[in-house]
Amino acid sequence: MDEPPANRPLYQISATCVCLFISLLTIIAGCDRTPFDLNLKANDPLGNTSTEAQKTTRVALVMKTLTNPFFLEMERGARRAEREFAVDLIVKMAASETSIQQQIGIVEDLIRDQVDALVIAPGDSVELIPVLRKAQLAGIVVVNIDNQLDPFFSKKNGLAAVPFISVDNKAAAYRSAKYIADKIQFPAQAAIMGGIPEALNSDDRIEGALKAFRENPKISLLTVDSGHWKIEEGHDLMEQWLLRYPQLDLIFAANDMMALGAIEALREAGREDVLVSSFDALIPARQAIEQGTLQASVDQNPAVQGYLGVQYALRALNGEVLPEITYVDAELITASAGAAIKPLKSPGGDS
Ligand code: ALL
Repeated sequence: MDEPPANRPLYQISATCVCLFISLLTIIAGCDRTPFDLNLKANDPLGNTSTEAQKTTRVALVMKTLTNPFFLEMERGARRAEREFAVDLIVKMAASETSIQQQIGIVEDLIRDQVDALVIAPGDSVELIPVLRKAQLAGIVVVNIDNQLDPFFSKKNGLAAVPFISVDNKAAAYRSAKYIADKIQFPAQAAIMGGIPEALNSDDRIEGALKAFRENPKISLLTVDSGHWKIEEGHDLMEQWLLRYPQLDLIFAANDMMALGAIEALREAGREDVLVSSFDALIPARQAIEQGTLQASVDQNPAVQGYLGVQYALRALNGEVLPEITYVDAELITASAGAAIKPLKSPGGDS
């Protein structure tokens, strides 16, 4: 079971924060109406002239949680692949960002269910490795998307040849943090809000943001802390930071949900002067960019990641050796670059 945010039971989460979350859910409900133009070719990744052989192929997409609209987009891309390649797609997710044991349980169930392939966005880069190894031993193809499984522990546990599809998190976070760092001309104080510490993409984003902040000698870094990817924790952490570091001038948050919580706390404290940049370019984040409460975010094309995950699973089932790492395009979204909702792009090249 997940614990409530540190030092604060769930029932004490501020009413404002809850309202913010409800309005986010309203926006999530409207997500299906956003433009969707992956512009992908309906290739048959198995190379068959007939789709007969694939009809019974069962691919499972395992994501973290639907409390973050990022994963709705990922599912949308995977559903498109399901239609194009005529496979059965089983979509599973855990209750929250930190429900790692539940995600492991989902994989256990899918092994028992004898799916053909598993496409996973793991909540934790280490904890999922043993159960995924078990899946491989049961003859199930494993494809890793979004958050990378730790290469060292994968090797140690015998998890082999798992293709990874994502953005270059370090480089993209650098661009997001650099956008606000470049605005600093006088001495200023910065903070970084990371996601779950056991997630490699959070580590990479922190590293990218650190690099950007360090490159400006006017910026001093006050703290790096975790908001566990969650809107309410982003809100509460920001409240604590404002008490501890009243001089705070700029913040990089490793995802939009935490940034939106932090922005709400800044608004409540009358501190809209603090510069914030983040990652994901969700619809409410794009709206915040248009309103000027968020300066930048990164569109990491989750639908393309979901689509490619299913496509790679089919190609691997066909015996194809796939690239170890495939980066999809990441786009910096700012007010000047036009934060408006744009159609999704086609997949980036293999690396
Ligand atoms: C990561 C994604 C996101 C997202 C987060 C929350 O793996 O890349 O940026 O917001 O998961 O679970």
